[in-house]
Amino acid sequence: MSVTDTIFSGILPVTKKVLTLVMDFDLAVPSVDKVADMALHMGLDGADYNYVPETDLVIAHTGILEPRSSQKLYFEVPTDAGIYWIVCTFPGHAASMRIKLIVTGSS
Ligand SMILES: [Cu+2]
Repeated sequence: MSVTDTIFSGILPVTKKVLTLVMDFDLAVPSVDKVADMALHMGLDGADYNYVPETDLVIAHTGILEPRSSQKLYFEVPTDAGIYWIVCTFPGHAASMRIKLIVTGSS
């Protein structure tokens, strides 16, 4: 498998962010939007969980990153071809802070 493309759908602002890798297999209601909605509805408990909802849709994630900070995130590229997203699940950020990863079946 290989990652063939990444598409920035928005400019990543210098604000708090949580990068969350999401498998997207539901084209009717994209999984990335489901995960973003779940994170938004974590309410006051969200910060305790880095605004990462507990769901099998989440493959890997960072903690909350403050402006001008960074964290290396190592993860295995999924073996299943498909569309994946890296999305910021900090409340209100998911609409613009997302990157599409397209994984194909052959390298
Ligand atoms: Cu963000």
